Amino acid sequence: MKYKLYGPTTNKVPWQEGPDAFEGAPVWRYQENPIIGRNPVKNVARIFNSAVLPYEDGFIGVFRGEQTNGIPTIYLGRSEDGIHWDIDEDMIKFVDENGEIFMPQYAYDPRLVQVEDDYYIIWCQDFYGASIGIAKTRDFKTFVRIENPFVPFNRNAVLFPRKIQDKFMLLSRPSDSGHTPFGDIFVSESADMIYWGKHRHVMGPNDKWWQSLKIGGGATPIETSEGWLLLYHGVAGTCNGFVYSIGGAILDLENPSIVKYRCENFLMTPEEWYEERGFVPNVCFPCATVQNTQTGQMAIYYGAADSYVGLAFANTDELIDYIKEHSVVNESDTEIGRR
Ligand code: BMA
Repeated sequence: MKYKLYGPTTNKVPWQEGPDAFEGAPVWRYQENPIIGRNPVKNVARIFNSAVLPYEDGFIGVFRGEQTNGIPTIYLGRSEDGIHWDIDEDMIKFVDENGEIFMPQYAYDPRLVQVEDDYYIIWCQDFYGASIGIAKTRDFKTFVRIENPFVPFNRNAVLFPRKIQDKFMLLSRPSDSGHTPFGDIFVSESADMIYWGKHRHVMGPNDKWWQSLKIGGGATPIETSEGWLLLYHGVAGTCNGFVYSIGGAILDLENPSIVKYRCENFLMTPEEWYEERGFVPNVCFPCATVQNTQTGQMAIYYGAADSYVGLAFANTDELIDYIKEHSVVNESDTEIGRR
């Protein structure tokens, strides 16, 4: 492999060969998409925007489920192959450090990240408006919530899979309480996962139409020899609503507020029926990847049209080359007063 990969790996990465040549980015969809369809679990109408990790002999995941009462919450699921999922009928029950019930009123867009011995779930919830929730578990039986890390409003929290310079690092997207017509990605650090500070700007919307309105973190960044490979979502406004595409960037390994490369082209944009047609049309919303760090095979899990879970594939060497070849880093990727 041209570029080295570090971090979680699996030799069971879901995979289907792609085309020999690409019209755009070297990313292709699973032909049997969507992998999770409507009414997947009792009392759950739709599952989308969900995150998974290799675990034991297979995979484990946290799933955004829209209950039949319309309230989103988080469900745990397991899979042997990363494609067929067995999702719990009961939502995850969160407790505080004393073991007392500590439930969000609603919870959506969960990410799942292992840092050292703990697995963290990070999501968006109601804390007097949209804000970030975090919980940790070691056994996927007890989920202990950490107190609200940020004041409202904020969304799209993505934790780095290891400490950087001995600090936990978290990407987030400060927002408003509604559908937020703006948004940049920031990074914050913490010594203890409780107090967060040293907030820095990472990158903002730019002059490329598909990411001209707002952007937000997507999948857990992947450590590579070129930097942190970040898949994120970029949003454009149309006369008929937002369009969510998948973008790619590479951040500095030791200081991820520095954008080394940022692809000017989207990696994926809604074009299949399950991305264009659904509860919210025209949404590709990446929340996780799993990869084989020895072969570079990568599977991308993304929410489609707020209705389904889709799977796409890439080869990390090809993807990193594509991001580098089409990189345009400009003022929207700098921090005021620093560069
Ligand atoms: C965002 C989030 C996502 C959703 C997207 C498109 O603000 O709420 O959960 O996928 O909008 O509706």
